[in-house]
Amino acid sequence: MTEISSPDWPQGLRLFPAALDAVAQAELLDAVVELIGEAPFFTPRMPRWGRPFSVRMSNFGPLGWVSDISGYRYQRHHPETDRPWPPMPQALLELWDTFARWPAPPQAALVNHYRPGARMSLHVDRDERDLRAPILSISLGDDALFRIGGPQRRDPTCSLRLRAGDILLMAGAARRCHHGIDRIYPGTARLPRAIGEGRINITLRRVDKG
Ligand code: MD6
Ligand code: FE
Repeated sequence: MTEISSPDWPQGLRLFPAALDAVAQAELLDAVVELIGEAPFFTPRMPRWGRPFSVRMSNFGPLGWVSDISGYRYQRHHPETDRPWPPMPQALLELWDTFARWPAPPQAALVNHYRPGARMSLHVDRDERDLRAPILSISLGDDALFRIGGPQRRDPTCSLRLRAGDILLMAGAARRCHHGIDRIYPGTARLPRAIGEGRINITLRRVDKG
């Protein structure tokens, strides 16, 4: 497996370009379509003001990340259907075993859907109770411009283009760095009709310690 890292990047950021071939991408997207039927995309909202995110979300696995007017949190049920999240597909558990090298399994697979024009502002993922566990990110569909900086919002940033099939690991110091998606590049890849245009990103997360 090819692995790229750069002295310009935060320690612990590792990119595996085209880790998933076209067949593996299509199989994973089939699983996403099926499970999104059980746990439809919802529109998260910013705490306090309730401004909607441009990205739609869902989750697989025992826990799911949600955001609404009362805050960010992990919870066991879908915010709109109130049903438990669907089980995490085996393919995602296998990717975690291969790439994350962490002794405990992921508890949440957060699925982000970016339609053309959607973005994700700079943030640090810190709602997990153990920030030592890495986050594994899988990109499907359109290319995206990913930006990562440092622990402080004002730290300098660098950008990399994420393409369908790429896997990005945020471990070590990179786990606590600000990062976001500045834009996607519409029409650079296709998603199943049931999802629509744009990009899917799946992040596998350990929430509890251990
Ligand atoms: C995205 N990714 O690629 C947004 N977070 O759509 C993230 O916010 C992210 O890629 C934590 C670890 C890896 C990530
Ligand atoms: Fe993130």
